[in-house]
Amino acid sequence: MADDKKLNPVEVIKADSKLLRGSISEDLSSDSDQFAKPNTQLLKFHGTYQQDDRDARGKQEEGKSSKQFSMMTRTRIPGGRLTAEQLLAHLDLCDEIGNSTLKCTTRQALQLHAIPKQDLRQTIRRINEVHLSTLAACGDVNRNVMCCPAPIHDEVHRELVRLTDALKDHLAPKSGAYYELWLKDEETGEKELVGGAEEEPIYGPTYLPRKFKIAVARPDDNCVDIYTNDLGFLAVVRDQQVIGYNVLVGGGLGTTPSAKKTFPALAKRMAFVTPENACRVAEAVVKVQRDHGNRDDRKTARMKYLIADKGLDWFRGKVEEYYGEALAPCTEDDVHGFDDHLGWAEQGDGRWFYGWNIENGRLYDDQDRRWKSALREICSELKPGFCLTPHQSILVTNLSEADKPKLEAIILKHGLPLSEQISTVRRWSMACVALPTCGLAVTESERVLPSLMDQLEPELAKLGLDSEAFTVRMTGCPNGCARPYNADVGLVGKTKGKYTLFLGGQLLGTRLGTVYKDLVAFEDITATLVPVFHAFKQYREPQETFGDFCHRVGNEQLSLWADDIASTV
Ligand code: SRM
Ligand code: SF4
Repeated sequence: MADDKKLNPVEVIKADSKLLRGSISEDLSSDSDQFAKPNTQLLKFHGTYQQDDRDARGKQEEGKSSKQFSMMTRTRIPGGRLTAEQLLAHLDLCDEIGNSTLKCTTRQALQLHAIPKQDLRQTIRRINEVHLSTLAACGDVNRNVMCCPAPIHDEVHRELVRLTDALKDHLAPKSGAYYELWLKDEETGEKELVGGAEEEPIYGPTYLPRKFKIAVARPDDNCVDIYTNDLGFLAVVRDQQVIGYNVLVGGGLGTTPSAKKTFPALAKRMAFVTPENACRVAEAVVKVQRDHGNRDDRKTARMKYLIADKGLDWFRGKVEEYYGEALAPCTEDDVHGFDDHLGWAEQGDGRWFYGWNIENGRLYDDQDRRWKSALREICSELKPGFCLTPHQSILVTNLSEADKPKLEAIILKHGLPLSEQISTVRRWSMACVALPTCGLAVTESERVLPSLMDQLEPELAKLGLDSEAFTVRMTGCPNGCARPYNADVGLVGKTKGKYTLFLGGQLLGTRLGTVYKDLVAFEDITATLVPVFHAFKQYREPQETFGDFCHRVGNEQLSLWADDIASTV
């Protein structure tokens, strides 16, 4: 970074923070319902975002702040692996302290919303008591490492889980701040769950220029969307053994429409590495981004911009420098399958898991649907394990043959659909949180996608396309939290009630879509898509998927056909 460049304010906050401490401790003992601005940046490294209920804005009693502040906490769950005790602890927390909902995220983590500031410490302590952590779930560090959640008992999965955990440990921040602030016994001053150091050997005092994301995948199943990560380890398998990984670098989806220099990017294939050297290569990649990433403009600080700016050859050369030796080129292996893991599947040890579709990852109880009650009963009756999927759903694992009808009965008893009863279009859809908690949302997402599905289902059925698998992903702003840019159909909130419609990505996750129509009002999305589905039915090639069709013919031709069809249907 050139010296004459002005550091962005977050860099100054990090530098002055004494390794993530700032004045969070002082804020915790004040009566205010909010943290000081600089501390809200540091809190992210501790897994917490300060938010306000956007539905409640402007509705406050006279004399009170116009915003009702509360905290969102994100629990980091590598590969989404979770015990029943850990899931129950989160259900208890959302009921006792949060807004009585729990959110399964697009990166296999759990989020609690609406935690009052005075309950934050207790919340984080209770998460740690069940041996999970919020540390580095957010912030300018490596975050939750994604890995295929299917609990298959084979050598390949065992190795993928090993690497996922090793990366999580290796790249975790080492500062003692987390332990001091959240886990130390207030009375005695003793650290209960001891940990932490007084330096950051990998990150240094200012951590990374921006968030950093890693995924580990097997080639036959890209359920983690590996190409959208800053760093991906794609297993190279020979004779059912992982002999190494193709290392992918520089994926990332967030864009800022007003900043023309921003763009979504799929990762590039950089090098091959053996399993025992994977962590060292990850460390080298992180250090290159640490030292060369852009620290003056956060909009272009992700590693994808460094690679676009300097080129892959320069980047590989730098990684080799930090790693200390030359890297081998990638093998030809690439992703060639995608499984959302819904429904029943064998684990390979005589037991079963069930992939349960959680619509947009939101767990709640209302009069009709009781997700939380169902999960509590599943825990007490069947004592299973759980895995969170990168599609915001849950795998209930380690079940016997005799458990299968019991699980289905519990799901149905609580008014919930079995995965097999859900339409294909809904099954492959997902939405980010957006309103009312996300401070960056410009429009709705999670709260409106189900009604779009209600509209699309009969239209697709009329056309005989109801068993076509294609992804529909919606976000409330261009940051791309539900990964809309590589979906077959991407709906990206552009302004209140209006979306940019992207077509031509693909379920496999290896292609970005392009803008088909901009500023489509929510009410017009179905009417905009139906003629395209007609065109697909009429002009597709045998076996061609929806995304491949849109990509092949291009938006211009699609538009012509769609206009023609719209005037006749
Ligand atoms: Fe995200 C910021 C929610 C996955 C790109 N994301 C946010 C914040 C924290 C808003 C904020 O900064 O104030 C959102 C909190 C909303 C709320 O009320 O809960 C938020 N992101 C989410 C989650 C919960 C969406 C979901 O419905 O599941 C996902 C949590 C993942 C996790 O467990 O760690 C989530 N976010 C993603 C993904 C998808 C992925 O990583 O696979 C992306 C696109 C990939 C990428 O990183 O490029 C993503 N989120 C962003 C960005 C844009 C980053 C950029 O490079 O420009 C932001 C804004 C930012 O960082 O400034 C953002
Ligand atoms: Fe919020 Fe935008 Fe992410 Fe949706 S995509 S959760 S609106 S930041």
